[in-house]
Amino acid sequence: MKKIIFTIGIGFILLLTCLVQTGNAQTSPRVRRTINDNWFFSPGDVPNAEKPKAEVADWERVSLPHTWNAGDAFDDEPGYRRGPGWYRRQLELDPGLRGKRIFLFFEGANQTAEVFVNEKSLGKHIGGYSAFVFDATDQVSFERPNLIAVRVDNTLEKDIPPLDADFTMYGGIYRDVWLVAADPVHFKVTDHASVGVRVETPRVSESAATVKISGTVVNSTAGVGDLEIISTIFDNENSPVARVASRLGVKEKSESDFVQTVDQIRRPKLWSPEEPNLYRVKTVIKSGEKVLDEIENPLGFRWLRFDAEEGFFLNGKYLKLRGTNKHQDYQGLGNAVPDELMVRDLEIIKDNGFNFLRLAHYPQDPAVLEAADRLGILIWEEIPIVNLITISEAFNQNSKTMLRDMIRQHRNHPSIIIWGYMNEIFLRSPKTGADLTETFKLAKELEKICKEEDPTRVTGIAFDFGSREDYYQSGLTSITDIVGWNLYFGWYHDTFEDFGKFIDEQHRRLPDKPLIISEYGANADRRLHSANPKRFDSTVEWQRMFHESYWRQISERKFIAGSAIWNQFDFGSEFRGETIPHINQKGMFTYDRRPKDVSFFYKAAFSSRPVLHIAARDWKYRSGGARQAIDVYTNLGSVELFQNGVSLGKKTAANNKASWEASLADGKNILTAQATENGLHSDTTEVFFADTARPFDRSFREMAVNVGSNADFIDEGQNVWTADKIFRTGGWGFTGDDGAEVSTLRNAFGSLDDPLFQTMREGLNGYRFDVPDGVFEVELRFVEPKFKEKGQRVFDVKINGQTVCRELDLAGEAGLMMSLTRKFSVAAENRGG
Ligand code: GCB
Ligand code: CA
Repeated sequence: MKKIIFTIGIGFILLLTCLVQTGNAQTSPRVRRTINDNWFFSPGDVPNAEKPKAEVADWERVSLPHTWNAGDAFDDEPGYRRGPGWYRRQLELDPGLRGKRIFLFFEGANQTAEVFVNEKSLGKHIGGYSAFVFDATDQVSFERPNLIAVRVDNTLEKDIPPLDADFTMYGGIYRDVWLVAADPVHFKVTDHASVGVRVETPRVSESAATVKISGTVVNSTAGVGDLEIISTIFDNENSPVARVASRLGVKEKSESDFVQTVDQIRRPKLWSPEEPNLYRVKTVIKSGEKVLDEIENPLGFRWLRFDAEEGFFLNGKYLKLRGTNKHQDYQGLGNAVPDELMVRDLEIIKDNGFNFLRLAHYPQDPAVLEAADRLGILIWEEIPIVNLITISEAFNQNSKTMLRDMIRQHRNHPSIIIWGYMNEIFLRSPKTGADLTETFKLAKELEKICKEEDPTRVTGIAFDFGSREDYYQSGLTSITDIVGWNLYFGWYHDTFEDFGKFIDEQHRRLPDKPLIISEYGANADRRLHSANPKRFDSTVEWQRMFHESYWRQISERKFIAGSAIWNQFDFGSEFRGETIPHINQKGMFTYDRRPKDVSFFYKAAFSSRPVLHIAARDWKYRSGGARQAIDVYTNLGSVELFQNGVSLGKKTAANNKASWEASLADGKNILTAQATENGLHSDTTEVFFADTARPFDRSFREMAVNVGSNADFIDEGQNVWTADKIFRTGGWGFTGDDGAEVSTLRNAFGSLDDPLFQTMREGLNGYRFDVPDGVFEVELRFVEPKFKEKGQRVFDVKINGQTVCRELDLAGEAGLMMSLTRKFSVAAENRGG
């Protein structure tokens, strides 16, 4: 998609989107425009909301995309509003559209939507992630404004997937809404909101390709249509390369199918991630000389094959799927994300060298698929049956409809290679016998639908480690063409080095199944760092080690056809605590799309462009001892590192990383990495260092301790809260070793520095700081992680032998997980100089 943005002096911005580059400027008889503006919204149910007389004075004016959960899914109040909401707007129809069929097309609303036009319900759509459309022709007026009212509801319903999942299910009309006006004779609009014309490539090779174009034409006039269907194929340079015309008779008030075949595409320019040569097919309906309708579809010539031993092949060539996963939400916006940002997300993914993307766990915006076609990113798309099913006919029915919606809406995109329909389906299931057999039965039915709707793609489902035996036992491992494993060795359990052994075993048990690592990942919070990272500490360094290890193990195994990192971007998951509450932090990028250091590791491993990155972009402020490791991620041969202009030597990277041990100077250290392969490359960064390991001297001014943690925490003011340690004479630390490190993942209220309150020491003797004489301010930050009631934990605090807090009761005074800060002024004399 091309865009032109104009900023015009008089105060409006014009965003021009070029969807198609048509050489001859004949305008399509079909009119398609968004109706995203001028909506009014009210949360909750409103009596008579679809009627003109409804009380709407206090409704909020909104533009789409919109969600009502952008705020409350991130605040300190647990939960977010799942319930109904109403949208209304007036729509005046251009008299020029008189005589056309009028449709309202919604790209998505979470999760059920009922649409009313002039008080009458046009129907209800179930499912929060697929498009839907209603024919409003018989309800609209050209004489007066039409009242459109939409009741959207994101209440958890036992018959609508997803039932439970690790992402926030923001409610609202969160994608574009279109007015579509078509000639009474048109390509069918209401077939699962698909485009009405299907494009397939039944045969493709380097020398020739066949294109099959099929679809349905609707004739809602009272006369017989004697029509001509003409399809023209344009190559990636916009030159017409083939044309096919056929006649189609459509009786009055009925519809007919057509099929066209183009056999003569010689030496097609193949579509691949390296060269995403995108053709397009324009299909028109003509009656005599008059064009009645016109549709454009993307077309890519490629063929694919998965092999259980050898991996994945595109166009006959081996290709390791180097992938990632992405959700659709964005910081501050929830799921109501404009197309531009989603397209930029795909550009980031491409730019980092990835060739594969799993759209976990639901169908995403059309703009995402368009971008994938254009950029050359292979796609696994799936419907949101996550963690468990409900055993009911309605649940099955809704699942099947979602699957057909997804496939019919998106199957013309050449980027799509895998259809998925279940994720970790036994994770939260009761796992009774019935549950296993019913899940198996549903999977069988969904598999059948995939093959009916589109036998050209492979099918996949994603398994989890904890329920592994249930996948085998239920038979689920035998259904799909390929299987995915979501693996978190080294995060939720075990160590990352155990991953390889486990996956080798699964491969032995299913020797004929091609296999993908559909997820693997670990948290990172850019504010947390450690020279001794450990599992579950959310440090940037653990995430780096985790991925360095996984990627080495994945790339060593040819039978692993591909892998997808969990996750490209941090995303909203309301119930999560952790160091940034309500956010799943396994992203390689933050929720607002700032890269974490690990993203440069993958960029170095995947990108063909030169990458040289000092992995300290995130760890700019450091404490601890002066000798510290400095890592550089690169795909260039030999790298030299300089510290304040002095060379620390040349190294050759192994596994895309070179490491030095530097002796950091107090204050600013300028680090520069240089490589001279194919020209000069360099990367420079500054690291600010405060030595907290050596004994205090006269110059000591201040320090902060992250009690009970192995990690340094850098707060907004760039203060380093140094990792905890035991006392050494002349320095500082906790005294005695009886205090136990305690950690919690609960949200700490009243502070944005959650990590400081999530680690602590319990049963503590005390801390000692052998500071020089002087008057000091001592600030203590407390939190009660366990008790709710007053009187359950009461303690005193003494500084230099003097009681400064008597009978402090955090639950009584502040409450569970409420942060509490106290400062004291203390004179230090004759203690350690
Ligand atoms: C999984 C799920 C995914 C979660 C992820 C996690 O296996 O498929 O939805 O977000 O783990 O971070 O725990
Ligand atoms: Ca909330």
